Amino acid sequence: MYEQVSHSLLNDILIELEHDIRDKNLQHFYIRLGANFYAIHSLFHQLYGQRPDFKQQMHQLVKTLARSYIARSQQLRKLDLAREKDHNWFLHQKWVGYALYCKEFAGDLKGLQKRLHYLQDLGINMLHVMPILDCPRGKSDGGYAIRDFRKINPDVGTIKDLDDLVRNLKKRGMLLALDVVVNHTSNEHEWAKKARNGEKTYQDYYHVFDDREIPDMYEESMPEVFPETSPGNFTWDDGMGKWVMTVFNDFQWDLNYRNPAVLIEMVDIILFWANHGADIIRLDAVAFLWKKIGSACQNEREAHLILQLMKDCCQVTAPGVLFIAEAIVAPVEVIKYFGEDAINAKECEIAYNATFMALMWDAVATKNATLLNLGIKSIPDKLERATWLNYIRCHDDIGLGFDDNDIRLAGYDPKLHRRFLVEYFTGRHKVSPARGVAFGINKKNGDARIAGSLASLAGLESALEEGNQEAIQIGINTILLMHSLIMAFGGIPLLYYGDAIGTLNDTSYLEDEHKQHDSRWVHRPRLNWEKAERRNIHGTVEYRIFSTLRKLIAVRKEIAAFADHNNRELLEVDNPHLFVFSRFDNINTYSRVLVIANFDINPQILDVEGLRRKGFCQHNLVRDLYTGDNVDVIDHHLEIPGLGFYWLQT
Ligand code: OTU
Repeated sequence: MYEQVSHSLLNDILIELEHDIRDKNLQHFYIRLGANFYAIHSLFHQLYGQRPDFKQQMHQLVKTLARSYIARSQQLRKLDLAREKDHNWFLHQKWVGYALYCKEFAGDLKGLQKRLHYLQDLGINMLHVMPILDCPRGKSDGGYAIRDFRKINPDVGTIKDLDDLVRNLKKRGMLLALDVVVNHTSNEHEWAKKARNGEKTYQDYYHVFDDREIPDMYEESMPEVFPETSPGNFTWDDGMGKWVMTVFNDFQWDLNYRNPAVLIEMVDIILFWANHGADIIRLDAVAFLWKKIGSACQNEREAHLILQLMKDCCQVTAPGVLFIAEAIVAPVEVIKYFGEDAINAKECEIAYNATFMALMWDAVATKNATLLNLGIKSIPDKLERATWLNYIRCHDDIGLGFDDNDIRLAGYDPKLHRRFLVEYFTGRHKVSPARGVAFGINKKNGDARIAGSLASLAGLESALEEGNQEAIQIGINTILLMHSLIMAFGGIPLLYYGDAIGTLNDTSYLEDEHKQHDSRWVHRPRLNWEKAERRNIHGTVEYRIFSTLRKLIAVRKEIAAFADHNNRELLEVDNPHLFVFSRFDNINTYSRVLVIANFDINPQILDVEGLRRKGFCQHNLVRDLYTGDNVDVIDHHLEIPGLGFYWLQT
């Protein structure tokens, strides 16, 4: 019955569409619409079926898809077809990503084109250009408070500059990832302005309330994202004379997805950037898309339905385009952003692996991999056609969202352990060389997060200040060790700009009134290109980091077992300083790589007896794929240097 209704609606829509658009080559569009219509209709019905205008809204959505398809270039349509054929293309080990702020990295979009050779030199072929859309100066949240979703920030250029960049990237075989901030807009967005002027249609785009009654109910169960700079989740807007929901900063108004018009607008915007050549769209803050009184307003079931709808819509118009879920939530929750009960991702194909990131930092501080091993075990297997973004640093803070139970199993008290980590990384701990800054201190519950550049957190800043060569080497080795893991873990490694040359904290944000309260700016510096040049001078810190990363990337690309097909096995060993896993390739050739990381600063011994039973290290000489050298196994003992790693062929 339901299927019939959806079919007859599809027919109505098709007749209307045919009338609207003649002489267009819509064959593929129709095939894909037919294939996805049932899913789109039933999801849309689950969310908005109660509304009297449901049918009109559904028409509107499909029209949006058709219009965007018509606007899609022949070249991109061809790419869609090729990717549909080779649909696991992004699981290949050849992809290596890099996230940057256009302005800080290269001045503007034109300047960015002049720097692409630097990225290619490193081996990068996936570029995440962080938000470049129009934002109010000052109140921009680093680009995440958008005033106009279809306009490039004039500070970095024009849409033509972006199109030129896209062409250039395509020629080089590089992918482009762009942000679409789906959860909120700036309070200066046209919709917000109209809402402020009293237009009910646009007040319905947001969560707007006359008094505190409902906001207070929400507050009972909603946590605070930015407790220091933006406590609470609602802001009084004087112009409107009403309260509006602002989960992040007070100038970021949360969109209301109970209104189908909001969903349709955002689908249209996603497809707009897909049509400008984005290969990948990063969907910001996806966990927050649905708000419900009495809940934390994160990870709600409807947020998943919205993402499924967005994905299905994208499948109809731009099926070659992938989504990244930015959901910094617990492992059991993150995994759901790929989609549940499926083989292929039905929400986002890629998700940030924040769990792995934070666990690696734990291992660095404790020089021990116990919690890392436990935490990795609690990440459920992902879907087959889905992958992780593995990263060490990004433009945000490091949250300590480990599972309390895992912390206890590792032998620590959760509260004390988190306090230790914050103290360690903010340099308040007596043995710590780290120079981070606290972020998001919550006085009510004692939570805190960590900001700081990779190099400063890894101890390089303090070591350089002291001129202590041994400490400098330790800092460099820490940076390299963590990179060796994101290269080998399974997924797309995502490097953060500046990290390949050991960029230190930049405290100049403290002099900027719009930035000084947000310590994340300490690790969002202007890239120092003179420092980058030193990567070519043998023996410099920059050279020691850059040349190793370049080699790590090159070697990763050659190892078929590093492609991501759920082909990792965590191996338990009896030395707590070591993190050991194997990667295998049973698709192309039968080969296995044993990945070993030592988080202690002293050499550690691995007893390979247990591993031998699993077929590893049968011989007394094993080859390290990174160095190309042989490593000795003496009396079934393998020695791993302090902060060292191996990629052993077995
Ligand atoms: C994202 O961040 C962005 O990456 C941040 O730069 C923005 O400030 C924020 O959204 C608002 O647009 O929403 O799902 O702990 O990890 O705010 C997680 C801070 C997010 C960030 C969190 C995050």
